[in-house]
Amino acid sequence: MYIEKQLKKRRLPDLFTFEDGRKVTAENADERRAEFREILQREIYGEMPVLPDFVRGEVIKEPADRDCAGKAKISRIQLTFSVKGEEFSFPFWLVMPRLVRMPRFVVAINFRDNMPDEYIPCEELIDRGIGFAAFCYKDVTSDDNDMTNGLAGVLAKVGYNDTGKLAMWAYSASRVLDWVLENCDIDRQNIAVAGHSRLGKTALVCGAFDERFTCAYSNDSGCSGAAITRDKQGEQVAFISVRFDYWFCKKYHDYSDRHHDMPFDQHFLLAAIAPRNLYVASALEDTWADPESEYLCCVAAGEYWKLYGKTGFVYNGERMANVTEVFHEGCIAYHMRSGVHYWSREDWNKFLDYFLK
Ligand code: GTR
Repeated sequence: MYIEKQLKKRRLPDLFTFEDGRKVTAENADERRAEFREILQREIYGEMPVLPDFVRGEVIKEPADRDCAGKAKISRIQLTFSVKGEEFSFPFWLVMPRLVRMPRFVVAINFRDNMPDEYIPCEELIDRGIGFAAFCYKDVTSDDNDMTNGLAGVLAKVGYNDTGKLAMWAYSASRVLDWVLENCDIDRQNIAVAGHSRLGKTALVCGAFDERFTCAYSNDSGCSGAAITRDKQGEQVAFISVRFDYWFCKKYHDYSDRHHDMPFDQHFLLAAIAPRNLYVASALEDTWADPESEYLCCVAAGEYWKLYGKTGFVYNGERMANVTEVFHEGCIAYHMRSGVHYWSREDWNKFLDYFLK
């Protein structure tokens, strides 16, 4: 079939063979996923910090009666945690529907600190009974190669000198969840982490490393996110590992001009999320991210869910996705909408259709 042929041309490293040559079976599928996480830390994202010594939060803004037309409670929490004895603190928004007792929950990693925000349609989420937390990634650490500020500075002090910033933002989303699980009544069987673009890459890393998230949702994440790297169109390792070197560990640069030598590809990241749910969204005109490589990555990773007796990705093998369809049948869901690189309401609504199933 057409899709399988396209995938074969990418010559991907095998998900089903350990680095020591052993074959992966249903019995050792979790062990291989642990190896995916090791490989991803070693080759691309850098070392994920240890769990914090403690996490605590202080309410710095109480909800108001008219929040979201009176349908929600919006509070602001200042979160503090410590890693190897060094403390760090940043704020997040907590938005809970007033009438839902145990809401499904999303941790959204955002570009801005607004609530609502053009990327976070607060009322749509609330109207569908979802509770959520959102934070601005720059409150964790700046989006540049300054490794002295925020969490980057804290981690450098305690000996993490090669953790990329995507991993830091992902780690922080997990700390938000630590607090939420301690302090809010939410449906623990349905917790997603979500992000767009560089923060879509971040959401995937978070989902791969933190199994409390039952779903990871990446929107237009592209290169070093949900797209296959080998022979992808648009952005490539040669660009991203130079322009955004600080998102990654140093080793990733080695693959700049030889990505065919990488002992992994992005389907390792997606497969690390198995057997939980994964949502990948693309946009037709987002050629820099490359929707085709995102779709193919779902096809490649989907095989891994079979080890758990689950259906991975249910797709059309004859062609790429078009903008009118959604693929919501399997544990990996996908849609491609019309338009450009953006986190649109259509993306959220389609994701929520799947998350609320
Ligand atoms: C671009 C970058 C992409 C994507 C995007 C974004 O400049 O090359 O990988 O992350 O930024 O985050 O909007």
